[in-house]
Amino acid sequence: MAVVNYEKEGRIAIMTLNRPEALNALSAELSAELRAAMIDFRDDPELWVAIVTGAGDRAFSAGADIKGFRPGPREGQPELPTEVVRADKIWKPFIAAIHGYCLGGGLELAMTCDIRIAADDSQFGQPEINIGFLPGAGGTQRLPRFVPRAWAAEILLTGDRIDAQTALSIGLVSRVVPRDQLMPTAMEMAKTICTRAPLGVRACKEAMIRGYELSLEEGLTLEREKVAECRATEDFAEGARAFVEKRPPNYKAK
Ligand code: DAK
Repeated sequence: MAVVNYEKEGRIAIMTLNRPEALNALSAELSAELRAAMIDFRDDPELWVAIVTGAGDRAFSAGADIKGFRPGPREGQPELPTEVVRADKIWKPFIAAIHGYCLGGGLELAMTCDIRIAADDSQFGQPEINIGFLPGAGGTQRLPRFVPRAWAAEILLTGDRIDAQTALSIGLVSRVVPRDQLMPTAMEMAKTICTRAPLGVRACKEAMIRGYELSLEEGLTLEREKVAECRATEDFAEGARAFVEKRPPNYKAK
């Protein structure tokens, strides 16, 4: 049985972590399947937006599979998808649709996504410190960049969990919805993004992510490069034409 359900609905890819009996812990097998799904999504021109979510009632993901841990040197240890293929290195957008536990490597995976939508039953944390470890798939680096420093320190150093409303208040997620509205909300957002010019969307994401590491001047230069690329696309011409003709644009990712 697949431990990642990978489905395609029109231009939307849906990747569902599917080990509900283990709270969707990121085993080596699951990581490999998620990696394959991400590569397929990246390379399939028909797909424009991805949603990552978790199967079952209880979790997005409770993190790396602790039962698979082999203490000792790094060599030979399974790699997490967050270090092999990163959603923040693929310029097509990713939405994380999160419910229940979103812990450890699960939160690190969610933080590689661009948009995080949380169900009201979500709980977030980096509990690695409880088991003599530390977040090793980006948690110590992304969390302090995403939320206020004091909150990042509290979450990282106590290992305690925060609820969905707290995650919303510190900016870790952009919206909280009732549990039964999670996938409909994520799908609606994905469909909205699919109505936008896909090359423009990808240029935006790339400029946003790469620009974060740059000075303002360097970032503005990068932005100008992306603008020049977009100006040369058929979709830009179509978007402007559709506006003038007062009709919806028909984008082709060209
Ligand atoms: N791994 C494996 N199995 C897990 C799991 C996990 N992370 N979390 C839960 N499970 C399994 C439980 O063992 C249990 O299985 P059975 O005993 O029924 O076989 C089943 O899921 C249901 O869990 P519980 O019975 O524990 O359910 P509770 O409601 O009592 O508790 C819980 C839910 C989420 C509070 C608890 O399960 C829990 O504390 N889970 C562990 C959460 C955690 O510590 N997550 C962080 C894992 S460490 C690396 C980079 C990154 C990482 C590692 C390496 N490198 C670059 C090398 C990342 C590390 C992590 O994420």
